Amino acid sequence: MTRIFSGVKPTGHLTLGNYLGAVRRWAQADQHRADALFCVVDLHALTVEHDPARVRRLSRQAATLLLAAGLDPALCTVFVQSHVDEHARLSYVLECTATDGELRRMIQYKEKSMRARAAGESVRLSLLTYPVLMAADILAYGTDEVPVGDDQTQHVELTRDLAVRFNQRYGHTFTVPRATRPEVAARIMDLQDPTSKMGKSHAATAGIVYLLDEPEVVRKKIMRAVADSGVEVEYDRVEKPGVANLLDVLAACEGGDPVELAGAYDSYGALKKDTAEAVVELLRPVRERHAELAADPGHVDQVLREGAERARGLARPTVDAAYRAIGLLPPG
Ligand code: AQP
Repeated sequence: MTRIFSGVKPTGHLTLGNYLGAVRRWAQADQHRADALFCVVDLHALTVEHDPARVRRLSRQAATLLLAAGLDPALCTVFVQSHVDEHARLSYVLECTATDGELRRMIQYKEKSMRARAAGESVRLSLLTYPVLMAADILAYGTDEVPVGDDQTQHVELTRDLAVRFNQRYGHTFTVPRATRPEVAARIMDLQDPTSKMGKSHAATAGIVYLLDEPEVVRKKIMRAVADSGVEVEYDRVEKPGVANLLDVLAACEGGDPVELAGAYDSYGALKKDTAEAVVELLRPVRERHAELAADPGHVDQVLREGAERARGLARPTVDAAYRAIGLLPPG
């Protein structure tokens, strides 16, 4: 059976981009067709300036939201990365396979290190090595497919390179995974700055729709989305990125093709109004289920405990094999 692994980082509240680009497909398709593992990758949240209590809170919230979005522990494995030591164990071995040069080429590293420096913060070494930990997350499970949005495909390419290199040098150990991307909504953009992606850790929140935003807040954010010059509703990502983004969101919510949808509108206002209502309706059941689950934290804890136990059992043989292959003496 195909093995799938993917995750979310608790660096902020989950966004509409996370949902349309990833989580919805995990719930509606991936968990039904494969042996799927979905992880709150909390170690990755420590790569930038963070508040410990907030990361803990956001980790629980992310896990609860994954369940609220429809991940079913009877169908898939939901767990928290730091509960399974194998990720960090394997990461070190893969750091001994990766090179400094290939990590410095990662676009996310360039962007986030630049942002940190601009804010006067130092750049953590883990920001540079984070794609190696991500490779460990994926390779530990013999993963075949990694469903990700556009922003993560470069990291999956690196994971493939590391797996191939390790296998060639030390003998076949890892399955070489491939990234799969959603047909729609691979990159939802910020409503206030439609040339940059809607990212959950961005400081300016007016252009970001969070899954737990109240309906009125969602409406307000979408109605205030930046409008491009001109009046015609056209799907043109270069000339009209704001309108194209709204059309992408509407198409992802309701199905259909964004280019064809454009033809149905003669004003930005009408497009915004329909998009706002579509998003409110899309998120309503997720918000309602989240409220129910948040009232029962014991249940979420149990799901995470059982998920980590299964994940550990799957990862350990692969990580042990990698340790042996690279030359480490097994304990007697
Ligand atoms: N704007 C987006 N459009 C489509 N897909 C997106 N994803 C993230 N943002 C968008 C996809 O959601 C999954 C989980 O993302 P992540 O938690 O690993 O973090 P990220 O990719 O770094 O995205 P964020 O939300 O922008 O976090 P920050 O701000 O901390 O960097 C992934 O599959 C991702 O592709």
